[in-house]
Amino acid sequence: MTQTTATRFSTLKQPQYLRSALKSRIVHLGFGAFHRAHQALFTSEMLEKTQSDWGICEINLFGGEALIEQLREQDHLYTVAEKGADSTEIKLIGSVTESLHPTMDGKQSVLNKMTEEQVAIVSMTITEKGYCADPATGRLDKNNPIIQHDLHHPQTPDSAIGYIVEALRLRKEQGIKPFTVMSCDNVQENGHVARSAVLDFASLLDPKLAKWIEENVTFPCTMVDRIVPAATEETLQEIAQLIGHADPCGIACEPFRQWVIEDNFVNGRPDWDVAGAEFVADVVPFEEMKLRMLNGSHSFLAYLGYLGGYAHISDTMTNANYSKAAFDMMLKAQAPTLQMPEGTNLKSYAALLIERYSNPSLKHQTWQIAMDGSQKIAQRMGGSLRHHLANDTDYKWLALGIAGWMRYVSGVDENNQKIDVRDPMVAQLQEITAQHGLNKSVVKELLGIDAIFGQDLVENQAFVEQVTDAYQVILDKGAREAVASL
Ligand code: NAI
Ligand code: CS2
Repeated sequence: MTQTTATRFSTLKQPQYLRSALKSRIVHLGFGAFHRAHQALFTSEMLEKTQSDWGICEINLFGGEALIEQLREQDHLYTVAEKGADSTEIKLIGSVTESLHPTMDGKQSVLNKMTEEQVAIVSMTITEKGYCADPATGRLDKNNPIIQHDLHHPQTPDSAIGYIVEALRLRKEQGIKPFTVMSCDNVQENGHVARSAVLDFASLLDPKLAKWIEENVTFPCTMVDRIVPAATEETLQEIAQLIGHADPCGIACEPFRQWVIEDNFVNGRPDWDVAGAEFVADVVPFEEMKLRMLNGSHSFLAYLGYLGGYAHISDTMTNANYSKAAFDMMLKAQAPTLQMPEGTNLKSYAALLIERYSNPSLKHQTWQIAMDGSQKIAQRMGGSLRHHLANDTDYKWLALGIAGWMRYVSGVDENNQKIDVRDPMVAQLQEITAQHGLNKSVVKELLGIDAIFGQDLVENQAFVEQVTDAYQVILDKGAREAVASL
């Protein structure tokens, strides 16, 4: 099904805005699944409704060369398939103007682009680990090998943080206005974490530059939400069937989407609100709500679901014990820890999440969500845990979620099959789990990893006991029974 650029996508509704008039005013780091179905789509819909020229230059710093190559081949157009339980809507996205990759185009081209005068925003979906921050403190991990590399070679960086600091240095030197740095990752207070990482890194190189960044650059926090599973052969084939030819850059997602953005931009911003985004003064309550209720229950379902033999989140929802546990976790363990603006209805939010998880068209793998747990667990469950420990309230769902993660990172499932554990800390995790085997003594050892849990949790005897008991239940009865016993 090879197509020329002219006939590609010709069956779809074309962008009504003049693509040739767009400028790369946004540089986005992380042309992954999520960004394609979220920010790029919001931008495309915003362009339909405004007379503006906000285009996006896409950059993948790690991997994804083939995707960038393919994107160029199709004139930077691609499709998003919004899959509801009963029907699918296809949208053609035209907001991407160009693309770069350091291994294809050289690091200098990336830095040159980030230094261009019209670039007003550098946004990111680089995964939790891309911030090179200590998950427990949110501060830059100076010993991270990529950061060490970049500190020694700041003009040819590897990390997103290194690129941002070098681009800002060049802009300062050339008298060009700085850009706003906008994180769109699932990181608690993502703007603050990005800011700390950038400032910590810049201070180590040049305190004057750090001061200039502190005074001139903003790092708005954002709450981003849309379930976008990694593309599979199956979803790509489905898209090909719907549009009449292959689109290797196409991506499928759920119909729901939400984007709450702190309105704090130093160099202008698109009117994303015309496409449904919300600009607010303080995003943190919304971020916490989403991270704890959605991502927290997602991680719970990912570990206990995978161990229980469920490949997808929607499969876990076919087991009433899992859906009840997820719903109870949201409302009893997470919601009471939140301070939301008046009028927020957390019960409806939880009910909608269960409905979204149950969407059978969305094949969201438990294994995918289980990835990078060392970077996710603390922000999804740590804050709530501390709340319950301080108030002496019930947190059994969180204890089982953490125990599920511990059982999962052992690398062996309940049928003695190997689990492909993907995590930047996998070596350390598996050294510990190998030492202890499937034995409850592993719990205290894993809770003792400072970078994940801080120091206070492992010192709390009652907490350690509760997680240990939950771990033992998983060992004795298996994940499904452990969930049922909640
Ligand atoms: P993906 O695997 O499709 O893409 C990951 C992207 O991150 C790639 O562009 C890759 O180049 C980049 N990346 C990976 N490691 C990096 C590093 N160390 N430094 C710089 N860039 C790095 O994943 P996807 O689905 O796009 O998710 C990315 C992030 O978006 C997630 O980690 C999460 O924080 C956020 N997100 C994802 C949602 C989803 O449902 N997929 C929904 C809401 C937020
Ligand atoms: C998931 C999220 O992969 C994960 O860890 O919990 O990517 C989740 O799908 C999104 O945050 C939904 O907005």
